[in-house]
Amino acid sequence: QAIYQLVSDAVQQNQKLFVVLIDPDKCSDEKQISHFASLLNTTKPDLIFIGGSLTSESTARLIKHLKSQCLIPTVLFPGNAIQFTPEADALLFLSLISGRNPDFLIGQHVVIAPAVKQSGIETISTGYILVESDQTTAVEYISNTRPIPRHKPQLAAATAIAGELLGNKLIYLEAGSGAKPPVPAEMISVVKKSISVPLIVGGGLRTNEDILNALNAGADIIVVGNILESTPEKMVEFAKTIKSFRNQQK
Ligand code: 1GP
Repeated sequence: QAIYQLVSDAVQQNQKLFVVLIDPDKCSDEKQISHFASLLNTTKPDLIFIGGSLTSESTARLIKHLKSQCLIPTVLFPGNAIQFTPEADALLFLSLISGRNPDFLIGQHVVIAPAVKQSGIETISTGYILVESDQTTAVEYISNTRPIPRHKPQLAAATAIAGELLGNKLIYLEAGSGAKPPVPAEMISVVKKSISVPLIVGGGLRTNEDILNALNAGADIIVVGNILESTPEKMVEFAKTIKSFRNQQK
């Protein structure tokens, strides 16, 4: 459980973590991957998440390529069972607990469970909570589930508590990739106070201010993906913001 240990140790010491999300569908060209890998080497985020809403045949290739060029651990963040590959260092075994679609609560998991177990990959049970945004996001559309209303932080907290009681080791508050706006600060804060496992926040974080709002509200782990597809260089700036927030906490 090396990756989970890294995360829980950091969170216990109140050290915020920075995760860069790469969607294999949007980063498949070798030149693009190499450019990204060199930025990752300079920036040194804590983890790389790999995944997307659609199935991509290039997931394993992307991970192999990244691993040959940088040492940052890779964690699969799959949109469905077919995206599973044992190439990654760990797998977020996500259950979409804000939704009521059994396929994303347990169905996809059953399909892939024997292969996951056989591979020996580190598996981290994660309660995935989709939060309403202004527009329909890909997660909402593909999963055919209703997100939690933005103005109902208590519903998000109750969902997160249920996830923790069911054994989730991480809770992920997700607005959806490219969401506008991101998860509300009040919801992050109410959820954080309700759980004792690490809290991941992602979806539509595109500025330093967005990141600081999420950190101040209590996010332990910040995930940024979409904005880095158009401006990968922002990774450096975001890493600095998170690092200086960490130092202020000491
Ligand atoms: C999406 O939480 C992640 O699943 C990250 O969101 O792509 O909007 O940064 P963005």
